[in-house]
Amino acid sequence: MIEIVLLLACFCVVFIIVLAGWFLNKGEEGDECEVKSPDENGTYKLDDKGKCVLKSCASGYSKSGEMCVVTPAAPAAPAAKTYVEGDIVRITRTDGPLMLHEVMIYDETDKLISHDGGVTVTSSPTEPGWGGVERLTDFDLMNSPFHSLNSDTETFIEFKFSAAAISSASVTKKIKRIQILARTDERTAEVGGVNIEVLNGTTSVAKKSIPTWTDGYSHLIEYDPKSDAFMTTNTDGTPIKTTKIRLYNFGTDNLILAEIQVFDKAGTNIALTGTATLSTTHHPHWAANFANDGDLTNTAHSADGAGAGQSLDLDLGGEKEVAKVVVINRVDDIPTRVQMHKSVVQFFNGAALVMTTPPIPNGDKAKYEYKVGKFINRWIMT
Ligand SMILES: [Ca+2]
Ligand SMILES: [Ca+2]
Repeated sequence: MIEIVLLLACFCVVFIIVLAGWFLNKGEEGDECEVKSPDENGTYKLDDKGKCVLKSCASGYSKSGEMCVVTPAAPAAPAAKTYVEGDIVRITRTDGPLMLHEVMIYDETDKLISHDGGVTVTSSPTEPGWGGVERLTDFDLMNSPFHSLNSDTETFIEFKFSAAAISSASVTKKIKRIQILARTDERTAEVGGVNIEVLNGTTSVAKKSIPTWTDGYSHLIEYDPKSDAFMTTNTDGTPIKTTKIRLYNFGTDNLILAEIQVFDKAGTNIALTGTATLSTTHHPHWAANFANDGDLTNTAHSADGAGAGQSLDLDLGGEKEVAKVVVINRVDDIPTRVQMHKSVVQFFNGAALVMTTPPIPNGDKAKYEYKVGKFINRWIMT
């Protein structure tokens, strides 16, 4: 009898041990677990009833029942609009004449649409002997500007887009950028307060006044009608194929500089291997080759009293892709430091003039930097 009791007790002990082991190994809700045929992209966990279920899927997959399926790509967000739609660009001034060298209007693909004949340009009466609206789209950025009647105070210029210049039916354009080149002499500051407006029919879609201007700014004003802002940066663009760079001074006297640097898109200064020539020479101590010798403390100097139109040519020794030009002013502080004003850089490929920068603004600056941009770019000065 005792043997039977002992045997039952043993069974009981074994049973309790097995039961305890089962409870200890059972796992808790949230523990990872395994199923017979798991989805290879799934993670399995115990639920609140102790059942092993698909809990989540790998990145790029979503739960669908007990499977992981590829998450469908979200539809691409529509590209943000970079333009306003309009058929008229109007430039007005209420306290004096409009005096501008050039007006350049670009569409949403950065195409210059003000200079291709698809626009009719009109204005209030012009000052006798100064020429009219043709000066706004002639690519001449340096010589005589457009000038409305000096005595007039309600002046305007209007660009109206049409299928052809002779057609009266207007065409709506996607206008992304409007550039205005201010007059480059003592009346430059009068561009401050000039209004730029884009209209679609009779509805005004963008309008802003040019801020108070000083001669020390880049002469190029850029208005972005979509963001309703004036741009103060310059823009990277495709390098321009060039065989010769000409620094040309439309000012009244000498051309004097410490250095001209010409960079390719890799950032190499290719001016250092070019050949510099001045239109006139002043003295062997200020020779042309000092403009591209890498020394920023010496000076190239055209002849004193040689007059306006002095130039420095830099032959690049073959066709090069130019991305940026930097002109370094002479390092002393005599008054001729400001004579860089109204110099432009012209890019030649063989005999062809392929691009001209706007004039360098007034002011005694150490360095003038011009990137070859998608459009006519600004001078950045330091
Ligand atoms: Ca012009
Ligand atoms: Ca030098």
